[in-house]
Formats: sequence, C-alpha cells, structure tokens
Amino acid sequence: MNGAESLVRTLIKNGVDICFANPGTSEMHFVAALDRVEGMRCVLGLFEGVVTGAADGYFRMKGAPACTLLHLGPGLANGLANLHNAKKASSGIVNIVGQHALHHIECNAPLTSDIEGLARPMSAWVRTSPDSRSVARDGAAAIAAAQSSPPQIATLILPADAAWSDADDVADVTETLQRPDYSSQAIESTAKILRGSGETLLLLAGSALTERGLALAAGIAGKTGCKVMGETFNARMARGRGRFFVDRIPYPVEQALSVLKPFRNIILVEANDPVAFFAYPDKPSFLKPEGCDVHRMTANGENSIAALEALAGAVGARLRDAKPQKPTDITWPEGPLNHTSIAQAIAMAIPENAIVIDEAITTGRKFFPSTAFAAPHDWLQNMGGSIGFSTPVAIGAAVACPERKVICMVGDGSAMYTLQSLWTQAREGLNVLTIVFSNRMYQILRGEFDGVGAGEPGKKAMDMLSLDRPALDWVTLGRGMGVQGRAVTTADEFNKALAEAMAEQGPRLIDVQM
Ligand SMILES: Cc1ncc(C[n+]2csc(CCOP(=O)(O)OP(=O)(O)O)c2C)c(N)n1
Repeated sequence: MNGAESLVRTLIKNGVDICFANPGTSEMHFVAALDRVEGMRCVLGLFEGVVTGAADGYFRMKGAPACTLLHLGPGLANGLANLHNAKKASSGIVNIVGQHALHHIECNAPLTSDIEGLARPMSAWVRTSPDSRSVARDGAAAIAAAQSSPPQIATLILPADAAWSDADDVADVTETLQRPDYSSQAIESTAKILRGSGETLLLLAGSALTERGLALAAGIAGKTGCKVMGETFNARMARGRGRFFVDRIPYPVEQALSVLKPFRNIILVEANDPVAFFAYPDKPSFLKPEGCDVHRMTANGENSIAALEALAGAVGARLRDAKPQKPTDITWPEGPLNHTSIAQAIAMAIPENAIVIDEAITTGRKFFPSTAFAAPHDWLQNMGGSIGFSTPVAIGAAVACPERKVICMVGDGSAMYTLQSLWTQAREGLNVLTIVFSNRMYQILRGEFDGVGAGEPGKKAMDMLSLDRPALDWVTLGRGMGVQGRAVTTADEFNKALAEAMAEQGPRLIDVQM
C-alpha cells in the first residue's frame, strides 16, 4: 500500500465516499488507488469551480463532507470562489490538493506555487503531509476538522512522493461530531425579552431553518406575538405546504430598513446582525433601526433546535400555538413571461420533496412568497455572493439525494461561470432541471450602477453590463454537453416545459427567454 491508497482507504473507512475531482499528474497515484479500493464514487468536474461547488451542495444536503481532488495551486485557485461560498454556508469539505514531490519543489518547475498560502483564506485547517506514512493520520485529521461544529473546510496537501511511497496503515477519526449546546442564560434573557413589551424579531439561520426549528419558532411566535424571519440568503431552508413560512430580509437596503424599522429587539438564532450586502453612499451598513437591541441566542454551529425547545418551554409555547397561515392562491399562468408569471409557474411545478437552488438573481425576487405554499421542498441559496454557485451545487445535491428532483434556477450571467456543470450532470445522469433566465444582461448591476451613485451608464459601461452581443444559445450549449433543453418565450410554453421536465428523470434545461 502506498500513501495515496492509505488516504483513499482512510477516507472511505471514515464515511467520506464521494470524491469530486479534477486531477493532474501529481494526483495520478490517488486516481490509481481509486481503482484498487472499492467504495469511493468519483465524479469528474471539467473545471475546479464545479468540483468545489458540488462538494458544497453535497454537504448541504447530506450533512457530511465529500472530498475534492484538485491539481496543485492553480487547480485549487480555480476552485476558490466556490470554496468561499461553501465557507460562508458553513459546509464541511475535505480538499485533497496534489503537490510536487518534495525534492522537486526547489526546482521551481512551472506548476510550483505556494499552495498553503492559496488554501489558507478559504480553509480553517491546512496541512501538507510530510511523508507517505503520515498521510493516513493527516487524512483522518482533515476529516475531523471538516466535521467539526460549525463544519469547516479542511485542505490536505499531498506531495507526489508521499502518495507514491510506502505506507502501512489506515487511520480512524477519533473525535465524535457533536453540536455544542446552547447557553441557558441566553434562553432566559430571550424569554424575558419575549415576555416584555416592544416588537421583537426572531431571526433564524442555519439549523433553525429545518422543519422542526421552524415549527418551534411558529409556536413561539403564536404564543408571544414576536415576528420570525430568515436572513436574506440561507444555506438551506425547509419550505412549502405544511411548514411555517418565514420571509427573508430583503436585499435592497431601503426595503430592508423599512422591514426592520418596527423592531425594538432582534434575537439572533445562528444568524448575524443584519448588514447590507454592499456599502452605498449615504446608506447605513447595519440595517437595524436606531434604538433596536440585538441579542445573540445561539451562535453558528450551536444546537438551535434544543435551544428553541428550551425557549418554547420557558415562554410556555406549544407547537399548536402556531397561528395558521393563509396559503396564497396560485394557478398556472397565461400570457407573456415576466417575473410574476415565471414565479407562478415555478410554484405550480415544484414537485414534492424537491431541492430548489436559487441563483435567479433579479428574476427571482418574486419567487419566495409565491412558492411559500408549493409542495414541501428545500431552498438553497448563495451565502458568499460569488456567482456561478448554483449549477455545481445542483450536482452535489443530486449526488447526495438521487431520489429527489433538483431544480436549479439561474440567471444567464451566473450560469456562464460554471456551465461545465451540465456535462457532469449528463455524464452522471443526475436528476437536475436547470432553468436559465435569459435576460441577456447583468441586470442586477444595472440597478447597482444607480445605487452606488455612478450616474447613467454610457455606451462603454452598458457594454460591461449586457450579454446580448452575441446572444447565448442555451439549448445548443446544453446539447453540446449532453443535456436536452427547450427554449420558451410564453407562460404557456414554460408551463408545458416544466410539466414535461418534472415527469422525466435525468438532466434537462429550460431556457426562459425574457
Ligand atoms: C465571482 C463574481 N464575479 C462577479 C460578480 C458581480 N456580479 C454580481 S451579479 C452579476 C450578474 C448576474 O447576472 P445574471 O446571473 O444574468 O442575473 P441578472 O442580474 O441578470 O438577474 C455579477 C457579474 C459576482 N458577484 N461574483
């Protein structure tokens, strides 16, 4: 057994049995070990942003880390943007990054780079294995780091000679994963605030947005009269019929300020003190109103479900105290395609237990309320703001949950960053429907241009915001990577294309031409 094989065996033994990969020469012994050892599913991505985004999606749905295989510094660097998104989503990932054999590093060969330096900003744990007999132990330490609470990104750098030289054993992860408890004092002070006067907002994030967390929050809200919301972007939120619908803090600063204005207290349940996505001249960065106090009930990674149960006990709330919510009446839309009709069609089409990935940017601004009472589903968003997140995350979600339909909703600008995802979806036969919103613009930036006070865009500026010259042909792009698609220009065509795609297995694409 060599070092690479000891690592593959260690990963599998400790439950890491999916590898999203894009290898090179220095990783060939790891690749060879995949043939010798049973039990690791390997998924090739044709760009490293696809590989790292897929690992993020896998973690969000499975709650357990996958590993990635990346080629030296440049391979890792290509994957960093989606590692940034994964880090912000608190996804656990084990990156295996190849390195030159240690004696070759001093030769300054073309691919030599500071891999640890590249890894550190996006990784909570970084280690270069010094020799082949350390690899298994280092692999186990990387898994433990990825599985900690909150979960983390761990990057293990594997020099080629550590991979090809002899090793003697596999290693076990000895630490057990346990969410740290919550602070009883925080529960007591939260209960006191909820019993007092003044409008209070319970702001939920992380594990509080599971079906159970939402149900507990609904009971607490019913009993105490507090309001419950989610952050603007959430890693995963349980939604749909039968679940407590919570709205999110809006993205535009004025709207966020107005939504938060009534509150005297904001209670953070794994959430952050609400802030604007960007700074704008003459607008605040913190969104809470003046005189509003912000209190932390649980931190990211703490046991918010147990904390919400304790809070419900403290205020005497039961699940049946939840106030009924009136479902919105939605029907299949007719006529032209616009943001409202698109939202209606999607709300009608979401099948039971779907996984919805939302990178619809401006087209998606009306999706959230309309889909509140669609069939039960999970809703995943980009936590790090680096676009090109959704199509790879769809891969990871579909690999984690092969029995569920994955619906990836993406703006045409965002979809171009990681369009190679379609090839992996076709190769693996993944049950992903990609809906591309072709407005042929970086539409959001048109609004941001005004927002930051840059004035009116001239011809050169407009050229930096428009995608119409030449127009992208998504059906052809998809077909070229093995994914069948259909372009739609009316609500009726969109309804039919959605119904057809939901009835089929395997990857499909709908190009919504707006
Ligand atoms: C990696 C990265 N590069 C650039 C941006 C800036 N950016 C934010 S949104 C956006 C355009 C999104 O366009 P599209 O997906 O078509 O959605 P639309 O705005 O048209 O609704 C860009 C370029 C970013 N957020 N991340």
